[in-house]
Amino acid sequence: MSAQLSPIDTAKFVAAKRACDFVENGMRVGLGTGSTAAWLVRCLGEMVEKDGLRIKGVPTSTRTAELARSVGIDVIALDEAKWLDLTIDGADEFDNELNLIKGGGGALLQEKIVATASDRMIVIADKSKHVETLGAFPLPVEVIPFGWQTTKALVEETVSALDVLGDQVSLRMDGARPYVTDEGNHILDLHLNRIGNARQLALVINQIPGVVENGLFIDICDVVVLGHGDGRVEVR
Ligand code: ABF
Repeated sequence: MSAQLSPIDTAKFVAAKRACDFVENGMRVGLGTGSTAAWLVRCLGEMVEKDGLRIKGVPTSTRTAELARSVGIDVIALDEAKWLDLTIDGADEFDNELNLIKGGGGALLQEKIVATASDRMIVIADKSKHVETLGAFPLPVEVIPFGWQTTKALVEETVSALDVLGDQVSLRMDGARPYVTDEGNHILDLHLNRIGNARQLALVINQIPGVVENGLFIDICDVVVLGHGDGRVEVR
């Protein structure tokens, strides 16, 4: 399959394929969101169909749920699974401590809940996601619709006082309308350029009234499976 793929898709595919080696029969598996996670879902679907793999898949978005069902994965809700053996998901950035920025795909809330409710979390990514310091990718922050402009102003005030390089905060749009998450919330994207203290920022941001969750995944990821355009794959 990787023969016809572009280098970036080859990288995503080989990372997803390698991550399937961690999936065992009978597991409850969190299924991530994004293009790399979509490769994972397809690979798992092939294992279900051809190898008789039996897993329960817990999706992190409606689009992942639809894809998983379409490839024959037995999809259940997190409340039914209660706890998961393993979650495999993409990321927008990961640093050398395996801390992440996630949420570029707008699913950070379910992704963080599912990843946290798992014995193990594996990130699958291409090498462009590796950074020395988090922050070049705008940090997504999910906020409730009520008073979102006030929440945005409070976020701006907060980040301007922290160890970050940039302080521009934008409302994520979906065409001419504000983006709406699976939970009916909006997303603010924080253009911080460089986050000096991600652990502190994650705690401070979530204290702001109206903020539901942020896209900093601190001490959640256990393993990164890194794919390369030439087909090589590394496990970190
Ligand atoms: C998802 O994977 C999001 O949290 C993140 O934004 C996305 C990365 O997307 P892709 O794999 O398409 O680069 O989990």
